[in-house]
Amino acid sequence: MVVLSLGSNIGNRQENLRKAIDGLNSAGLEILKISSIYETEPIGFKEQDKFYNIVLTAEYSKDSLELLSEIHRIEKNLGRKREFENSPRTIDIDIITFNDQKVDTESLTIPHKEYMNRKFVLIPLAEIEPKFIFNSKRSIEETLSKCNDSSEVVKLTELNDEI
Ligand code: PH2
Ligand code: MG
Ligand code: MG
Repeated sequence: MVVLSLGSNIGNRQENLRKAIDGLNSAGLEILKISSIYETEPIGFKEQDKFYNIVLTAEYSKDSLELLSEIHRIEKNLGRKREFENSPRTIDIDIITFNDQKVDTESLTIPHKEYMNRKFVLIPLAEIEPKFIFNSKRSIEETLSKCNDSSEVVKLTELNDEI
């Protein structure tokens, strides 16, 4: 199973998430579950608008580098510009885990380096996979309880059925 985190904080954030999901579908990702949309305080570079974040789970039959190049293509199509680290973005799609594999190359690190420090990843993931275990070791519950992130993560219940 593959876990992806998606975030947007420029333009129509909900529409950007929806288009990214369409792109992932077209790229051959078999999506299993999609979380609610959460409105989240920016982490890292703070002087920017709030994000809409979701997490989704999927099956993917090709390898992680293939998925990364599909992701870059989708991000580019949606107008993503890479200005500086943690800069605002129309869409960011991050691979959190990929079939419990470990990858450490210049272009890709799996599991994602920061997931354990980010409530905007852990809370939506706990919503759709409450029994999830990272690296066959640590449960999502335990990871969340050890997470020091105190930023706001608010579920937008009114948007739940629309994504
Ligand atoms: N993504 C980042 C940095 N900070 N903060 C929030 N709330 N949501 C994000 O998706 C996000 C972030 C780097 O990719
Ligand atoms: Mg990111
Ligand atoms: Mg990214």
